[in-house]
Amino acid sequence: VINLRTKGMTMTRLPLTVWAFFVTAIIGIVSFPVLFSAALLLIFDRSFGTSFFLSDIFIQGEVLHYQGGSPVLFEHLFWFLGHPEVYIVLLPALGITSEIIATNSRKPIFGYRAMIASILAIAFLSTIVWGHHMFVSGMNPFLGSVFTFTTLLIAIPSAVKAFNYITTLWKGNLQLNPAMLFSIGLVSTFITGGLTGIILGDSTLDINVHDTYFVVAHFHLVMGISALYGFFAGVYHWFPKMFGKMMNKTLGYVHFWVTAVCAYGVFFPMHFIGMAGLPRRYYTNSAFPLFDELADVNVLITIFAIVGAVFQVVFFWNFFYSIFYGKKASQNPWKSNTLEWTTPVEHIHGNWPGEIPEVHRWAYDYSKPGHDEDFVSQITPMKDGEEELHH
Ligand SMILES: [Cu+2]
Repeated sequence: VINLRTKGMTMTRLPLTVWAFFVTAIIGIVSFPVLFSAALLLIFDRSFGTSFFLSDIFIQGEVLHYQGGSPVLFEHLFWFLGHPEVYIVLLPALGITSEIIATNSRKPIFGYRAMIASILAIAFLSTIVWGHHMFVSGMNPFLGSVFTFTTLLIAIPSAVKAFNYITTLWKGNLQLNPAMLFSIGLVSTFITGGLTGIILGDSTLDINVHDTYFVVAHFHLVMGISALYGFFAGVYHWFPKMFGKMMNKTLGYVHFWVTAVCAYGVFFPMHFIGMAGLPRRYYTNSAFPLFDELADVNVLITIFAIVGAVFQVVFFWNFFYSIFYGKKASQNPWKSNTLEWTTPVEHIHGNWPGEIPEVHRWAYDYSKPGHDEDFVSQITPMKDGEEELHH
């Protein structure tokens, strides 16, 4: 095996968090201008007498006999942003999770390159699936089958990521701190929410549950709760770096377990009332005796939602209290390999005193044979004969 001994932070040494943030930025650049264009056309329609999104053309209140534009065009432009937006919210959380699961399993991330390939594949596919939000919009049903095909392809990179998270956890020396629990929670809700995505992404199945609570359950689990878990995991993990203090672990455990039980308490039953036909976006269902028997389930959901929301106070209290009164953090409390943990606890201009350190290895040399400790910082030079294992 040839050891190239490359120096510096190469693309294949980047932590997966950075990869995820990088690709998220690209998706944003590609998709937001399309929403912006749609908004401009809408302003033209509303204020300047055009008819991009109107089926008829009006001149001074008179309908012309020419054909106008299409209201479905607005849906196309909106969802060309709308679907990639899901990954703008979720990908950073998935990147954070990779970092935290590897660090707290004391193991290299499994399938580093497959993780990067999956992030790139998800980013690409996210731009060609928007029609799965429009199966009942009056769009040509043939197009529906095309969007079904592209949508179901996303299951592949998503499954690769879920598999790699679990394989990283497998037989790891698990450090179940609050950041790790929220990361594992994300893997759980990412899988639960992802599985129903297979049903909703298939036009023939989606038509049955479209605009019901089944959809609400799906997308809240996969882009609401999963993204929120990634956010919480990130805060618990990097809080010592941000403020030089530790958050209270016990409060973190309380926060996680109540949130985890309540999140499933809210969204799991929604699948069933959705399959029973309960529509979303109605402010009340009292006019429909058909749905009376679902009221008890809605009460249960409401209780879980209120308890879950109230307990977020535990997080905010822990956050602000710890900024001022938290235990002082050491430089690298989680024994992590990445660069940010090589900076001093006190924030200084330029991050590092003196020279900027040089990167010699990838971010995931955990429990690597031949080293005294179970982590090797990215700035530790390679030993004689040592190989970078992830290639
Ligand atoms: Cu979508």
